[in-house]
Parts: sequence; structure tokens; C-alpha cells
Amino acid sequence: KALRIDHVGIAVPDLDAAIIFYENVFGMRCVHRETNDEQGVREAMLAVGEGGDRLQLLAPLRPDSAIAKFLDRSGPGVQQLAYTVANIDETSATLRSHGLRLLYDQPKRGTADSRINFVHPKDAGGVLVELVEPAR
Ligand code: V0V
Repeated sequence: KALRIDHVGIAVPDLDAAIIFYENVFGMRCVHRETNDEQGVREAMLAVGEGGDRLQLLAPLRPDSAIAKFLDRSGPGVQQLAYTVANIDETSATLRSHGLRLLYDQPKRGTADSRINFVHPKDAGGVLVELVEPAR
């Protein structure tokens, strides 16, 4: 089951400009930055207040990446909604038993060495749902 919202992911063309915007306008704090070559993204995690809520800014690393494709089609905006799960293998099995397609057969590496997978947006009401099992 989903334990909490892990983060909301927003596709942006310019990561540095977006960090400055969210810090200056909404008072968020950039707490982590990372390049994920496999996912084709440069990303930043922003803390919203002190309660653990997080916004993830995602900028494309390559023109053929998922984020580049999203920006081409839809422009900047909300690209994904991520839930924290305790055990991504169990959650994936449950979702598959409900007939949902997961994008990867096995979880891949996400932010800060988490394990991640995605539910196809067509199987989740038009929302790209990410599952995140945090690193121990
Ligand atoms: C595409 N569609 C979306 C969507 N992307 N709908 C909602 N939200 C999105 N983000 C729609 C699209 O408009 C099409 O609808 C339909 O899905 C199928 O599109 P497609 O052309 O077949 O597929 P693509 O090539 O657009 O790819 C979509 C998927 C791709 C979701 C398969 O983006 C993907 O593999 N995403 C997972 C990886 C990812 O997003 N990585 C970047 C974040 P119509 O037109 O048919 O109605 S990395 C990350 O989050 C990390 C590292 C982390 O959190 O730790």
C-alpha cells in the first residue's frame, strides 16, 4: 500500500532557474541534487516546509529522455506523482494482480539510491504514478 506521498515531480526546462523560482517565490529549500543517467534527468529535491513534503524538479539530460519527450508534448508541468512504499516488490505484485502495467520488470535506481518503478499512466487514470522504496 502507499504509505505517503513521497514527492510530486515537475518537468522543467532549466533546473537552476526552477530551483531559484521555488526558493524565492515559495520559500522552499533545495535539499538534494543528483544526475540520474539511466533516467536521463538532472533533478533537485526541494523541501516544502518542515513536515517532510517534497517537490522534485526534473530537467532533461538528453533529447530522447522521458522528460524531454514530456516537455515537447506537454510543456513544463506536473509529470508524476510518487508514493513511498515499504516493499516495492510486494507492492508491484499487488498492482500487477489488479491488472496494472508496471514500466519495468524489476525496480531501477532512483533518487538517493531508492528503488523505483512506475505505473503506466493509462492504467492509473492519466497519472504517471511512481513507487519509491527508500534506501535503508
Ligand atoms: C506520457 N503520457 C502521460 C505522461 N507521459 N500521461 C500522464 N503523465 C505523464 N507523465 C501519456 C501520453 O500523453 C500518451 O497519451 C500515453 O501516455 C502514452 O504515451 P507514449 O508516447 O506511449 O509514451 P511516452 O514515450 O510518452 O512515455 C511515457 C512513459 C515514459 C510514461 C512510458 O515517460 C516513461 O518511461 N516514464 C518513466 C520514467 C520517467 O518518467 N523518468 C523521469 C523521471 P495519449 O496521447 O496516447 O492519450 S526519473 C525519477 O522520477 C527519479 C529518478 C526518481 O524519482 O527517483
